[in-house]
Parts: sequence; C-alpha cells; structure tokens
Amino acid sequence: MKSLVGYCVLILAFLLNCTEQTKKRQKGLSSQGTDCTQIKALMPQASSGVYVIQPHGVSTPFKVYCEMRPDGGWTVFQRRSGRAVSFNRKWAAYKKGFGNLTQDHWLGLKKLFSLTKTKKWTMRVDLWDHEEGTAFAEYRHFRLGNEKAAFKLHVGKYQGNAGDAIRGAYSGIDQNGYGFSTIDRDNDGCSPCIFGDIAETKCTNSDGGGWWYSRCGSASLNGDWHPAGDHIGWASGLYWHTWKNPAPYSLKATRMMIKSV
Ligand SMILES: [Ca+2]
Repeated sequence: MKSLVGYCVLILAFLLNCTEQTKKRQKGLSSQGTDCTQIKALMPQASSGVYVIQPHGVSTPFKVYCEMRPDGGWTVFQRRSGRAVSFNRKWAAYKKGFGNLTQDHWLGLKKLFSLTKTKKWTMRVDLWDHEEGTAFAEYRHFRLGNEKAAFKLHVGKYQGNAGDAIRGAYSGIDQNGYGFSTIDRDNDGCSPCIFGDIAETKCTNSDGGGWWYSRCGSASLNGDWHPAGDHIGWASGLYWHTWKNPAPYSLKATRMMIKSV
C-alpha cells in the first residue's frame, strides 16, 4: 500500500512537471519587438514576413505579418487577394481576427486597438485593380476607440492618389468617427438611409463584411471578393469609390497596415 501511494505521488509529480513545461513552452513565443516599425528599426535588413510582437501593455505576444519597406516596417492588419477566406463574419470573429497571416487575413480589432492605444500611427491602404493599376491612401493619426466605443475609427490628414474614400466621395458619408459594424452589431449611420426607393437600416446587409460604415460611405474593403470580368456593379464588393467610379468597382486586391511614427 505504502509503495502504491509513493508510486501515485511520483506520477502526480511527473504530470505536474509536464504541465509546467508546456506552460513554459507556450510562454516561449518571445516577442521580437513592440511592432513591425520597431523591428525594422532594430534590424534594418529584416525582410517582410511573420514576426512575433508584444505592444506595450499587452500580456501575451502575438504574430503579425510585417511589410518591410524602405520607409519603415508596417504591421499589416488586412489583406485581400481572392475568395478563399470569407470576410462575411460576425463581431466575435472581427474582434479576434481570422485567416492566414501570410495570405488573406484580418488581424483583429482587439490586437489593432492594443497597438494603436500607445504611440502615434500612420495607416496605409494599398489597392490593386484588375488592369494592373495600383493606388494608395495614407492617413496620419490613425487610432481606434476601445471595444465599448465599438472600435471607433479615427483618421487624420490624408495623402495619396486613391482619394480620401474614408471621408467620402460626397458630403454626409464621412466614416471617420464611426464605430465598427458587423452583421450582428449595427453601429452605422443608417436608421434608415434612403437610397432611391430603398430604405436601408444596416449597411452590412448590402455591403457585406464588417467595416466602419456611416451612411454607408465610399470605402469598404471587407465585402465579397469578385474575380476579373465579374467585378463591376456589386454593392457588396471591395470598393474605394474615390478611386474607381461611378459604377461600383470591386478591387482585385487590398492591404491595410500601420506604421508607428
Ligand atoms: Ca443602422
């Protein structure tokens, strides 16, 4: 009996030790910097790829895709290039993030917020059309509100050649200052909006995805991806109306990323 108890204690000690080792291994995801900008500054030769970061005030490091450019390291939070990953997802998914970091993905509002709540940031949007054209938009002072504020969008001065679609192709549809909306969380500016003979209460119904919709606005990059030849006329497409108009034009690829300044 005595030896049986001893044996059990040994097994228990072994199991506890295993749990500790596992915990240590999980913690072993060690951060390479607070964000991609800092990593690039520390290692000027660093190439684009997946890195582990730990923003100030965040307890668990996480992986991001860093786009390393001559003008600095950019932390990517959105990428579209096809229809393999659906962006028609609910609040919980947009908060947590989804997709594959090396391909199409959404980093997640919680992680993006944790980055933007410290430091100052520039946000860059890169757009590709189906005719091998590209354009970009950059916004200074990019930040999000907290979850209680529905991760409200804040952008400062615009520069670029794609046009300021966030503020809109015409007045009254500015998305700056709006909370994020998903199919199950309506924070848009329509209650309702009247479009011709249609009264719309939720922009996600027509435009899809999750986005900082106003009434509903001129920018939406998380809708449905459409292939070449079938890319004109979809309200639900990936659009940036200040670049491609007047008919709704669904872009071939998009990327959104931030750089600390
Ligand atoms: Ca609404």
